[in-house]
Amino acid sequence: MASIKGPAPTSNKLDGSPLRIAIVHSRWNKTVIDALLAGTIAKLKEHGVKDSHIVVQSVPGSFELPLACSKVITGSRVQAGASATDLLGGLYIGTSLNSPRPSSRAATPAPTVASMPSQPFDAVIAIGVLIKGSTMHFEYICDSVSHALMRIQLDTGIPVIFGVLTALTDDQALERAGIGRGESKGHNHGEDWASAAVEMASHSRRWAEGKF
Ligand code: RBF
Repeated sequence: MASIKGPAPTSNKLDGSPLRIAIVHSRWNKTVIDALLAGTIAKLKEHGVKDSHIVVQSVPGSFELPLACSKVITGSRVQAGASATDLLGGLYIGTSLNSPRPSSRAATPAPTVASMPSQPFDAVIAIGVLIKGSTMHFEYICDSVSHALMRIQLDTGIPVIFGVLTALTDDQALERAGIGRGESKGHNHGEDWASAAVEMASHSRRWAEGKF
């Protein structure tokens, strides 16, 4: 019998073209992480998110994900604020954040805004793979990370997508990344996380404007 599990498609068309999205992933259990990351990025692009609007950062393990997500959200707000200040001041901002700036404002050419990350992240996708071992680490990390990621999205108002697999076995993890070793390869949950990010980011923008 076919499974009844999984997300139903949304009736809204998902348009990722205006969105800027961060992916923060851990490096533990790399084979699974790599597959999830690839699935997530491919689906984001399928939804129209521009390459230049997808930022990927890595941390050692899942326990590091909450702080990293929090810092990435805050940092993107600072970055966007700095871009706005530069635009208002008419300063030259170059093609990269490290470009040297001309010393005199009088001689500045028109600002080149196209390549500037002038908007904060609309959503962050936290990707980690926890596989149960023989000690209690798994339980402590799963519990603290899931609670902390929830807190970050409520505290910042930016959707944080829970892309953390909490698998009891290696095979469970592989199947949830679409690279199962058995007859069925399983399904790459990274694709669902990308869709959830685009949907929640779009809703959040709309709701923030009082549009329902
Ligand atoms: N990090 C993961 O992302 N997935 C794991 O399955 C995982 N298992 C761990 C098991 C043990 C015994 C330890 C000590 C760490 C584990 N970590 C795992 C790393 C953890 O998330 C974190 O990076 C480190 O504890 C450093 O803060």
